[in-house]
Amino acid sequence: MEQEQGGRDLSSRRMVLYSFVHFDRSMRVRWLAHELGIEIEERRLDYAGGEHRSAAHLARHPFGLVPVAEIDGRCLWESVAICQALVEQRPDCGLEIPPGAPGREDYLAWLMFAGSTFDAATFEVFHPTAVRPDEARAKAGMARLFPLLVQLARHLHERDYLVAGRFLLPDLVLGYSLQLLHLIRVLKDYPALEAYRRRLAERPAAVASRVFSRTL
Ligand SMILES: N[C@@H](CCC(=O)N[C@@H](CS)C(=O)NCC(=O)O)C(=O)O
Repeated sequence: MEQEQGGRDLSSRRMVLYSFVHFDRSMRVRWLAHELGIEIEERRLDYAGGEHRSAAHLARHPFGLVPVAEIDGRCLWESVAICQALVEQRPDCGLEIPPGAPGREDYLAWLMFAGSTFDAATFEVFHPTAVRPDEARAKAGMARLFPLLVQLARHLHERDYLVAGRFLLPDLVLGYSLQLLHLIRVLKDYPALEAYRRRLAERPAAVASRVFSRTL
């Protein structure tokens, strides 16, 4: 029978973070851990050797993906779900709009947009450009990404952050994707997005986690 894990305390100041490389989606969790003062023990899995398909890793993540954050022996998966679980256990961190507070619906909408709609569209361009070059796929990906970039640039032209006028978890989730797009030179025609990216990059936790470093 499946072990019941719900409701456990996630307030530990330490985590083990499983990833392949520095810039995969583990980056979101790494950046947030720096924001929250959580110490990270990094464990890199051997992607080429298929270590993520091993029984040991499938016991951590049901689909054999990264990131996984192990906290007090409990394994959390899906980068945005890990981040949300961590911020909601720390109401004082101010990175969430909690249930019942004004703006909660907008917070959720931007969190989901950043973690699903925009993440998927980003990877459809990033992967065939930087990981496994395929010009036709990259072009098709750009066609899907373009309208999102245009609307996002409009939104951020008028405000410093996605929602509620301050840095919140959706900014962190989106900021990671924007950095990937910056590295493959997709943001250069969107000054509002570049300015927003620079604003996020100035955060001490972003510097410490090297999320906005110049190379992959
Ligand atoms: N939505 C998931 C995506 C997880 C994901 O696709 N991770 C990639 C690395 S960034 C992976 O594990 N790929 C291995 C594979 O596809 O076999 C999340 O944000 O955690």
